[in-house]
Amino acid sequence: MRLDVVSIFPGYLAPLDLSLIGKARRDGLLDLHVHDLRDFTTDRHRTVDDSPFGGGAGMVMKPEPWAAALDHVVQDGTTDDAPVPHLLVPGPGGVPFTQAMAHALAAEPWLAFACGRYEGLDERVYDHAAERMPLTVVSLGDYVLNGGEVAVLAMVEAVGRLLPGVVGNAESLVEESHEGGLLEYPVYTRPASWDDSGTVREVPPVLLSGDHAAIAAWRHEQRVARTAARRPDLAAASATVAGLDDLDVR
Ligand code: 6GU
Repeated sequence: MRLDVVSIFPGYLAPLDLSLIGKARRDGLLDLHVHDLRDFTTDRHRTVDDSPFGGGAGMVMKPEPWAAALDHVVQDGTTDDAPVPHLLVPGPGGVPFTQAMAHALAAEPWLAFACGRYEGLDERVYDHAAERMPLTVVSLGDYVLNGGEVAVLAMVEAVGRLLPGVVGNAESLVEESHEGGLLEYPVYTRPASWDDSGTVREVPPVLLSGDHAAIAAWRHEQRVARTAARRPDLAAASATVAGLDDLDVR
């Protein structure tokens, strides 16, 4: 998979050299290109922003550098297989980024990310881009970040780890939070009995029982209880806890 990121802070993407995503790049599974938006300015001060027409707080990102940067990305990466990237623009006003979206994006050959700062991109950048490539504005959640870079780190990790060969143990992808609509069950390792400075903390005995059916049942109960407590919006768990499990409502 090819990935392009355009940002005024290319150094923000340095963590993508690390850990599993860094390894995936060195293994040739991820072909990541980070571009500095200021390289696509034409003035002496490398200006990327200006004040908003109509007034209001903050600054708006100018359209010309963005158009030049996105055109360059398309020119640089186009192949017969992937003539244009799917452009993702992170922003709190976007559609929610979910595990389902991560799976869909992991099936695409080429993604590009446009990291806005300040009050956002001049709206005509979206018009320019949408005439050339599929475009989705995506949000990580209902809170505001200063720019798209941190969101791109999260999305690249969420998508990249779904590519074949990136996560060693394919089984670890299956039972995770949000796969199957339930959060993960709690996990324990040795010691079975831990003296935490005078407080003895035990591992739940069922996990030491060797009874695989009982362990699976306990883990499922834990997932349901945890999901109901922390994420009552996830319907499967709330329905089960409310006793609606037996009714044919899903
Ligand atoms: Cl994806 N970007 C920005 N800039 N802020 C956000 C966000 C994304 N998701 C939530 N807040």
